Amino acid sequence: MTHGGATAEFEARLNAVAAAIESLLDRLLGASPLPGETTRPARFLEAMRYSSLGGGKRLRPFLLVETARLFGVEGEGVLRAAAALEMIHCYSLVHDDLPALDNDDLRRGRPTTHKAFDEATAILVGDGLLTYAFDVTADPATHADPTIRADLVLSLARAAGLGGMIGGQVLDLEAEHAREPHRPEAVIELQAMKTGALLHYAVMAGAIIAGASAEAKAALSEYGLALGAAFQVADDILDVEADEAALGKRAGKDAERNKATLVAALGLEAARERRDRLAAAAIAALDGFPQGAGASILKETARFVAARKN
Ligand code: GRG
Repeated sequence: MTHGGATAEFEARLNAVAAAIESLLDRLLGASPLPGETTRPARFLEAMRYSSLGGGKRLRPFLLVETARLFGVEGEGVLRAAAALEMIHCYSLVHDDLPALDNDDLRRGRPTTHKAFDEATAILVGDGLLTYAFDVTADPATHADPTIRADLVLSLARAAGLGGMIGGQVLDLEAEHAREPHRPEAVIELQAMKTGALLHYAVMAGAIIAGASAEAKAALSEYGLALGAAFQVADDILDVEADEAALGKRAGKDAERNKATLVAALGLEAARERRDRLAAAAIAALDGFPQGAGASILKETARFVAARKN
């Protein structure tokens, strides 16, 4: 896949990480049961594979892998943590598309899971991916040090749960039914939870695995927060500007559904300015890191997130 405007090195890294994640997810979602499992139901496994293989930018795994690489840490354990994070992301997409939530027919250019299979299967696929993500993260194959694994599990649970992604989704649903105009501060908080928390975790998980110093973690946290916020404003703008073919999902639905977006709360031009300011803030947060390849890839990721077309 190519992404307009990105450097060849960035493209190559993004594609390499996506391929590595695809191959690892393929192995993790194989037919053989793990120790402690009884059997893996074949049709359901097919639905889990449909929902997580063969699509997506794999941006969250990329951020995790590239953050760990900033400290010279690479390998199977990093990829496992990254694949687990992608499972959480895929589960959120499957559930978000359900008739009870966004009721969407198209995701990553293909029928959504409940359309390709059925609604009960899609609910259970989300549950299966969510649970498996913690299995993969907690497995000693992810990191030899149990303290690091526990830190990853706790951070992932906090990012994905009540005060993170799920809480943000709840606020998002509540806002859809609000009669008053969406307040920018409320939308910013909701987005930091719904979308920002997992992107922030991606960066922090890379730092946790690499045993980064408190100072480095603080800078990366700032980067992750700004990048997460930039990602969601860019998403709000794309819903207005992009077409369905480029997005691989339905466009123009936010206004139709009274979604709490920053385009609705601030207007399109101010949303664009905010997106670009946030990308610049993410880049500036990395100024303390040596100007090697690692930091420049993360900086380019912030530019990519702001300029993305899907
Ligand atoms: C658990 C129901 C439930 C929801 C949680 C994250 C989320 C809330 C819902 C996902 C749906 C959605 C469209 C959120 C807005 C931004 C977003 C996360 C877009 C998709 O992420 P990309 O662009 O997608 O990284 P790909 O397909 O590239 O992985």
